[in-house]
Amino acid sequence: MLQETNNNKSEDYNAEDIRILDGLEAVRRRPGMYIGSTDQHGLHHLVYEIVYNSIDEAMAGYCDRTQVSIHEDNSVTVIDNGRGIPVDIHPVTNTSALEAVMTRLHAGAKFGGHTYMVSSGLHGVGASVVNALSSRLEVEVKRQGKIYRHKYQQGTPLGDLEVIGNTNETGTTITFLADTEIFSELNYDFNTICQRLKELAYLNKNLEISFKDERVDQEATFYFEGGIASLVRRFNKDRQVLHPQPIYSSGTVNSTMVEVAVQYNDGFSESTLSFANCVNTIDGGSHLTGFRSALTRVLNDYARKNKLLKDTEPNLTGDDVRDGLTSVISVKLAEPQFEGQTKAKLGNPEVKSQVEAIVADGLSLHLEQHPDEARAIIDKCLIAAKAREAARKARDLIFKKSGLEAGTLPGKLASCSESDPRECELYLVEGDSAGGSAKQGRDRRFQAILPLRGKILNVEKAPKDKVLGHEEIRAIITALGAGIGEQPDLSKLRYHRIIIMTDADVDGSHIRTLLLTFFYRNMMELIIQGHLFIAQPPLYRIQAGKQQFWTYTEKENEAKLKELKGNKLQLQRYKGLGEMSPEQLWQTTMNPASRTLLKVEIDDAMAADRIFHILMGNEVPPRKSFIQAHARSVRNLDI
Ligand code: 0RA
Repeated sequence: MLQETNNNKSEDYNAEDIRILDGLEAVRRRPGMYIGSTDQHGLHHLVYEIVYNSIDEAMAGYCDRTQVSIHEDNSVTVIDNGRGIPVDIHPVTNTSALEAVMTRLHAGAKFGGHTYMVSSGLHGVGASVVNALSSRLEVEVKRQGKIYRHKYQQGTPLGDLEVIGNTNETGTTITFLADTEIFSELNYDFNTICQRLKELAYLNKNLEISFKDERVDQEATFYFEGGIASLVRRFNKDRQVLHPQPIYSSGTVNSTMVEVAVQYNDGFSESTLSFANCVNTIDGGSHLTGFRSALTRVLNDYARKNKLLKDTEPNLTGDDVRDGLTSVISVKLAEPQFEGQTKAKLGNPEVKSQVEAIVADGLSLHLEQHPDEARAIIDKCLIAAKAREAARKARDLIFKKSGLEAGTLPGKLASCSESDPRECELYLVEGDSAGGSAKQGRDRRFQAILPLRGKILNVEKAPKDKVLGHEEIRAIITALGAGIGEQPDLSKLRYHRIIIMTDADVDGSHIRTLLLTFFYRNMMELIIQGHLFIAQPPLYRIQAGKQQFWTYTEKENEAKLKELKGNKLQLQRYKGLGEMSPEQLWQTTMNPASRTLLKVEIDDAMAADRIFHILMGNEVPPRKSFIQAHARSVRNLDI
């Protein structure tokens, strides 16, 4: 990790001979390379970076408490009760080890710490980066009976390491003030940081993480005795579960620590979260593959052995055993390799069999010891298998009836003429009449239209055969061309922008949510790769003499009316897409030169998963509180 990163940064970089200041200056010159950005994300990254060091101590078994505080002057303190950063003079650097850790990129690992370095994939750069980007930073170490202190300014030591007292405790306290020469605003967000710290507490079950925001006098403490099993329980909180406690398996194979918790509910969707070194691997990877393979194998073996599956019946498939499954997989390893565009996929191939072994052991033992639970789980899988078979038959029947072959495009689809999918857009339009306007108004070279009639099916409440048998959903799947199921094949995607266009009213927003749920549950990859968008039709048209204006929100409308005051104005409210002429629809909502699209992004996989369930699941009460917060997962995009 150390060498690789250095080699990437500069060809002739040599860890021994480069001047330290050059290293930290490089960080100040191009902070984005080290912490991603210098906006709020980057700022939060500084906090996490220090917390990760404490978590490494916890993972190594030496720390059970860490406390984060944001002070009124926007400085931040992170305290832990780990071993404390070593302070002895290091022969190579000729400084204290502490100074080396604080001033040399990636020095932490060299000094014996950080076996299971928490890493955020792209970054994970160490305390020295935080030091370089802070106008002041102070470290206090309790170790070997003494309290040591060392202060820094923009990464440079101010004086020497001092002994300031005696103690019989150990630990590290780091206080830093992010440099406003680097960060334009020191705008820490309590909730965002809370969310991440909570996630970290779930992933490190012996660690108590507390967080105090002195600016607003808010605080929170996170400690989960059950770790990821508690997280699974929380996910299933509003769901009917098939067995009372999550099934928890853990173990260490060749220094890879593996933990898995699973609990089935009576729903039809899967919620699996995977982590490597506390990084949420949204794109999965070898740990997820190992888990899935063990789950399918163990359940089939159990079902066969106990005659729950007849000799003549085929095996349960991966899909069958994942209906209604909630699970969390967490692995910790010395050198995680993060792959893929988003660096959110675990690459290390050896991890597959390591996870497989732990899950197979833990799960089969649990099934043997709890035959009632095993029975309930297998029954559920058998129902899923039946539903899948029924869906296949329904599909075959429909294709046969209509004389169509699988893959034939839906009749309602108005295709575009361009053949390069990267250029092509598919509008999913609410209603036939708006669909008609869109067909007339579009640029038929690259814009295709698929009108959807009425409400689409709520996939959160329906078994798979219903979902795949639903006409509108089938039309979407065939129009997109990427298939569905285990792995939609995005290389076959016929449109790289899929744009949901619904009315700006309650029904419209419901249909939009149903579509989002469908994509989230069945084609998550499409969202991750940035293919899904939401069109923004206007709310009002203002006619001022010969000029006309469109406004897209109530606020914008009020502002525009104020601005145009004195003119003779005509205000028209659009209730639905169908009220606009094709030309108007093109101009306001479809023309790439003048439209606004919202890109759908998964901000936080943990939150997103619960959100979809709350919104679309059977429990009514939790639904209301969610709706206001929804816009969070949708960000503005300039096209
Ligand atoms: C290097 C080596 C060791 C621990 C640490 C760094 C360390 C860094 C931080 C940053 C915040 N809290 C921390 N706690 C520990 C290993 C120490 C040993 O072997 O005794």
